[in-house]
Amino acid sequence: MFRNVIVRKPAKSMVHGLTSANLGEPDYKKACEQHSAYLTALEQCGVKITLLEADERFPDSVFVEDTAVLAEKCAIVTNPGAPSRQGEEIEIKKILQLFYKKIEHIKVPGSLDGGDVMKVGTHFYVGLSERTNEEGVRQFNEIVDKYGYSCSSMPLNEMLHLKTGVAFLKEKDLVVTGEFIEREEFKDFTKIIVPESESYASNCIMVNGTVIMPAGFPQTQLAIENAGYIVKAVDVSEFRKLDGGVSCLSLRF
Ligand code: CIR
Repeated sequence: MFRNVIVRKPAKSMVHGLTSANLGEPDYKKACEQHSAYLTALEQCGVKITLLEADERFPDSVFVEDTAVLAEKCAIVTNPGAPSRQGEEIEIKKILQLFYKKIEHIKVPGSLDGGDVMKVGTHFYVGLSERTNEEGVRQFNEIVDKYGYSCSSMPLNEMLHLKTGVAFLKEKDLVVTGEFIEREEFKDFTKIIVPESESYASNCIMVNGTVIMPAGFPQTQLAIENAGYIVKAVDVSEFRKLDGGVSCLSLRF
């Protein structure tokens, strides 16, 4: 059960955000409208929203998920792997201090993006990516171990972040695409397979019984609904242009 989410308004500078998507420049006004609709969807799932003002210094700062990993017993402030994103975590830490007594940090030379971390119960799966390095994982492992959580890492071959291609829903259910479909690490899960043509839709979030996913991916939506879930689809096309999805836009705890 999540009670809270932290989100940040898109910055006008988002048009200069990092991307490999080749989908053109995001439309700032449309992004703001989509962000508001995303917040409404979250609100309808019963969470309290902490909405931070836009931070123009950081074009990618709307993607708050990468700045922290939140668990029941502690918050871990990350050291984001992209140079242009380093520093986003400072303001997030100030907010987290309002909610958490125990705050830990990933420190240089370690780097880790929250998008590379998927929590399943008391276990964390961490992707080793262009953003998250071995030292980041080592520090992360050491931190979570202190609090009684476990952790395992896996190298990524194609995806930006681990959660670009896999989402945990509940119990044994995963939504997966691409390189994660056949992964040994996920062999004991029940998989909702996202076809290559809809791979973007594998980035979805389960919030208090509802799956929030991107709009426009009918096969995946149907597959998730057929697995017994209530689905809310939101248009996040402008964030997709920056390689971001529905998980990246919030910190949920
Ligand atoms: C970036 O490259 O950092 C942003 N343009 C997108 C971040 C997406 N975040 C996520 O997958 N958790």
